[in-house]
Amino acid sequence: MKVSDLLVKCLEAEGVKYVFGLPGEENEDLLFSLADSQIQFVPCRHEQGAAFMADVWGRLSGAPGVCLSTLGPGATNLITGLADAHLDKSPVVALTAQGGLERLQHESHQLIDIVNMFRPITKWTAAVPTPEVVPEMVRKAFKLAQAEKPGVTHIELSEDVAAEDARVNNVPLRPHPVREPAPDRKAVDQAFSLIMEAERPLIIAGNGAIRDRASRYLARLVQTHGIATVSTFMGKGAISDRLDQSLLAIGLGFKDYVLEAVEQADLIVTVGYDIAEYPPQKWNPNGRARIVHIDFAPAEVYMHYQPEVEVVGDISGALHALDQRLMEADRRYQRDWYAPIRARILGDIAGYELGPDEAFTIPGALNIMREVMDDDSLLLSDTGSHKMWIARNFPTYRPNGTVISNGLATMGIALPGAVAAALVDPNRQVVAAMGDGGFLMNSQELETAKRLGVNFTAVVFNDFDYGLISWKQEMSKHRSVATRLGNPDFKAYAESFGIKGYRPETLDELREQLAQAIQSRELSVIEIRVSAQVNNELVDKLAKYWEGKTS
Ligand SMILES: Cc1ncc(C[n+]2csc(CCOP(=O)(O)OP(=O)(O)O)c2C)c(N)n1
Repeated sequence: MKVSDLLVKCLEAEGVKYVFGLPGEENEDLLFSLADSQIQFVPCRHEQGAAFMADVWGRLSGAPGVCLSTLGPGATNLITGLADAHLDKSPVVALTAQGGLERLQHESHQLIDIVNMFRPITKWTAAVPTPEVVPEMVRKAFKLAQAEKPGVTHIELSEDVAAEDARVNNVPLRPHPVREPAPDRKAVDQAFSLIMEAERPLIIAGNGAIRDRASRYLARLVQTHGIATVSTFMGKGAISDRLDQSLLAIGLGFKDYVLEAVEQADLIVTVGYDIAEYPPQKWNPNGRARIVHIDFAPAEVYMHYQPEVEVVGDISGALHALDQRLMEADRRYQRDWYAPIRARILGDIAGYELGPDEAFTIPGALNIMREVMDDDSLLLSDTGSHKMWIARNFPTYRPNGTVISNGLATMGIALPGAVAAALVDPNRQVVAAMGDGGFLMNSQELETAKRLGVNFTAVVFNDFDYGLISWKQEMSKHRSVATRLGNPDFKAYAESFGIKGYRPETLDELREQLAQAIQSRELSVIEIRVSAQVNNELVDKLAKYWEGKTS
């Protein structure tokens, strides 16, 4: 047995189903070993796409997604996807090839120091020095990638090591689940006392609340005791937005209605909150909020985030313990302070309904999408103005019902992400929503999707512009530069891949074609030409609202 065979056997032992990647000369042995295994290698059209697929696989399934590249340019192309998994806390194992050991000490063709290049975006990165250690290295890569907080690990395999004999008695190590430690009892006591004393506690549910599958405990806690809850962009769906306690999402760069709840709250309880996603000064500008921090890891040291108590450990366990204590105390909170805020947020979303003669808008189209999509469906957002609207205006009814990259906040993730999402659960409605900018960054993966036979709908909001950048420039400089784009005919472009393409022109067509595309679950692209006027109108509307409050 060769080392590459052994490495693949170790991947099989980890339960890996797919490896996303690109071939190269130096990973040839690994590719042949994969071809003879239970694992399906998915050839992608760009290593970035492969890394995003592994990233979204990890985020949705909880098990590490695996991507593979060759040395040099293949590895440099992986970086954006790996960086996304790193900052979004998604478990990913990256495998890269390398030149033979005899040429690593001098300048050589396509040779880049990949291990060191990946260091800032990985939890662990190492090259296989000798065949004996392959089982330990693979087990370690998977264990560390998955351990809280999850992230990226990397194994480099030189082409000559890959082809070596793996030696006898070298068998995969068996994975075993590792449970997170329960939080300290004194910390739970302190948190309980603070929550008991509060009259208007508010939970901010973040990325960790989704990862830990803590949403069941969170929903019970907030429903039983009537605690108002907002989610970050990545925490969307931690509790269903149908619950009266949900005030939907927080995280817009400027002051949205939901911030009123943060201002009125007398205690903020963060659950699995990642600072990389949303800086605390946005919701705690004067640093005066009283904070309880519940997370797998202690809080970052941060001027605007100084919790009075940190409940560190298993999030579900912490929420369950707090629920029990509050039940014993029969503590319930009034809803009247936050019910009007929820009503305002929902009323605002409904107000974006499109009229028959109006230009299409992103929030208007999102309202139709929400109607035609199942409660159980998945909307993956790319990065741009549409992400702000999705976060703010797309109610989500289950954990991972909306997937947003908000740590790295990268463009180009949604389409490859949808390929992985459709593989994770082939029975789910999957929709990838993008701007015209983000779509053309990774649209080549439509061919991967078509070849694999996976199904999803790619919704392209076309404003012929890097819209979010214009929006921000107009806010700061009252004009925009360097953002205008020309585009191909997206419908014809989709059809050139052998995929159904739509471009609705009227409101009736928009409704019919969105319903048709999403509900048929056929792989398709729907281009929606949108007016961006709503962006500046939102800024003006919110500014007026806050002025009205202070005057
Ligand atoms: C890979 C990457 N490059 C650049 C940016 C900066 N950026 C953020 S949003 C944006 C514009 C997105 O435009 P588009 O995809 O058309 O979406 P829209 O804003 O129009 O909805 C840019 C350039 C980024 N986040 N990621």
